[in-house]
Amino acid sequence: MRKPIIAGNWKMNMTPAESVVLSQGISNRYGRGGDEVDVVLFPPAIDLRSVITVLDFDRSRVEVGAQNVHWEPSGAFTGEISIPMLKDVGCTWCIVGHSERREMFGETDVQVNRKVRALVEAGMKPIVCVGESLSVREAEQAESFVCDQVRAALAGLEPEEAAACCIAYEPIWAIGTGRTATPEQAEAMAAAIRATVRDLVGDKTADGMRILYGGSMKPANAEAFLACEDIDGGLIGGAALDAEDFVDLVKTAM
Ligand code: 3PY
Repeated sequence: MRKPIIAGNWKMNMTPAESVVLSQGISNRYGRGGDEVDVVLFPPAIDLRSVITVLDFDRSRVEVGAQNVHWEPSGAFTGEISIPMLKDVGCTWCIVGHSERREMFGETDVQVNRKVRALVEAGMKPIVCVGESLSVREAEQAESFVCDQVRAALAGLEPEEAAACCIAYEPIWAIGTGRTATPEQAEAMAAAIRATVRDLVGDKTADGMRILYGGSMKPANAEAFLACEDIDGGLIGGAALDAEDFVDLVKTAM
C-alpha cells in the first residue's frame, strides 16, 4: 500500500500576507490532519517562512516544499536558492523539473538530474515532474518521451536513493488549460513510468514509488484519478489556491 500524497503547487501566486491567509485556511479546515495521506504545500520561496510559521503554530502535519532549487550548496548564483537554505527554513520537499521551468527557463534533463541527486543526498524529497507536449502526444511519442525524462532524472541513483523520490506525470497540454488527461491516459502513463523505474532500480523501489497525476486536477475529477492503480496522488495547480477545494482534494485521497 502506497500512502497517497496531495501536493499544492502555488506557482507564482500569493504574497507573503496572502500565503498566511491561505495556509491558515487549509490548516483550519484540515486540523492537525491524519496519517492516511501526505499533504504538502509548495508556496513561492518568499512565502516559505510565513507558511511554515503558520503550520508550526498549529502543530499541523502539513509539510512544506520549494518549487525549485539549485544543486550547489552556495556560491555566485544570483537569484538562486540552495538546499541548505531550504532545510534551514524547514522545507522537506522540493518540486524539480516542472514543465513551466523546462519550457520557460530552459531547464534541461541534466540539470533536473543534478537537482534530484543533490536533494536526495541532503535527505530531502524531490517530486520530479515529467510530461509531454500536445505535439509529442499527437505524434504518438508520449510514452517514450516521458520515460526518457524519468530515466534522465533518476540517472545514477541507487535504489534506496530513488526511493526518496516521487514522480508527477503532468501532461503539458493539461496544465493551466482546464483540459485534463482521461484517467485511462493518466493510468497508462503512470504504469509506463512505474515499469521504467522497475527497469532502472528494481521491484522494491518501483512498487513503493508514489506517482502523482498533475494537470487541472480538482475536486470534481480527482476521485477518478485517485482510483487508478498506479496513481498515488495529485500535484494540484489552480485548486491548491483555494483552501476549501484543496482540503476537499485531501479528503478525497483519504
Ligand atoms: C497544474 O495543475 O496546473 C500544475 O501544473 C500542477 O503542478
